[in-house]
Amino acid sequence: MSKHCILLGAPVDEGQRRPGCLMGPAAYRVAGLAETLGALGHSVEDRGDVKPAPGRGETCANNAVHHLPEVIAWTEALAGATSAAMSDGFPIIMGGDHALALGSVAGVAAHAKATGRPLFVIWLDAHSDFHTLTTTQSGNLHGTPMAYAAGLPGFDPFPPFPAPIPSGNICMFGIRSVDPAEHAALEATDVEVNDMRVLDERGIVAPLREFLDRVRAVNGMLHVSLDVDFLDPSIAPAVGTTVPGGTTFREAHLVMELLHESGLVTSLDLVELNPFLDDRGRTAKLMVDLVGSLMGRKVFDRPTRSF
Ligand code: 4U7
Ligand code: MN
Ligand code: MN
Ligand code: MN
Repeated sequence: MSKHCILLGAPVDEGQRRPGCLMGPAAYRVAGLAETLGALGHSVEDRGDVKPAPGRGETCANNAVHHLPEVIAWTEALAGATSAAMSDGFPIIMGGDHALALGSVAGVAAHAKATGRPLFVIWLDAHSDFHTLTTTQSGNLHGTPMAYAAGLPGFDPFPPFPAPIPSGNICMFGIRSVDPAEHAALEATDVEVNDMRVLDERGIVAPLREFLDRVRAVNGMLHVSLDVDFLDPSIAPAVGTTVPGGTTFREAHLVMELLHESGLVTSLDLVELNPFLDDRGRTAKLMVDLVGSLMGRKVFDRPTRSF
């Protein structure tokens, strides 16, 4: 089924300390994201880059936290732009570091709340991004969006999350770096953490199908957040936080193909691409290729499994 894809540039660079993610939206445009979607029969509307308001000087008790006012301003601007885009089509948020998901997921959640449908999130990442302003030791706010979306306390200077996502509606894949405080926080929730050990043992298909079956059973909406470091750094070098042992080219495409086949996905974040660290555009091109698989590219049509 063809979609109306709305591209939103989110050149967020303040959620970490390695400048360059702000070039992400430009790299996706150069790598042909719009053309790839168009070739698959989708209509594409590029709304340009979102512009945050100036920061308002908010502070918090944890001195490690940096760029808090700027990240709050991004959160507000991106929540508005994403919920508006949800009403008009299928938003694709081109990052920017993962702090952008504080805003994009808030916007998606506000929209889901208005429609009355439950919201699910699939987090494709080496990291669980489950820190709060209190627990983060790096102070890098790209490590916090999932805790914000799950409604954890510890985000006081931020706008209240519109409709906290029940932790059982959150499913993570590719995980291989979790800090002790995140580990403790996750254990107190129903977040499903499919770490690399699970993927090695069971493969990616079975746990993914189980999750998609749960989304389908309640007519849920599904937000996909794809962090470049979900992929093994040997195939996706353009990222500040490389962690060895990531997913392979085929595992990543297979996830995207199954997500497409499910027909459940309603929005997408592309995060953490740092084009300054890329090798002749190969990571940007791989990410665009993965979006192609998510949006329907396949070699042959096969009878799909009856879900
Ligand atoms: B990303 C980290 F300490 N947990 O808090 C932290 F390992 O969006 C990493 O997933 C966060 O890339 C990574 O700084 C955030 C660290
Ligand atoms: Mn992340
Ligand atoms: Mn990550
Ligand atoms: Mn990262």
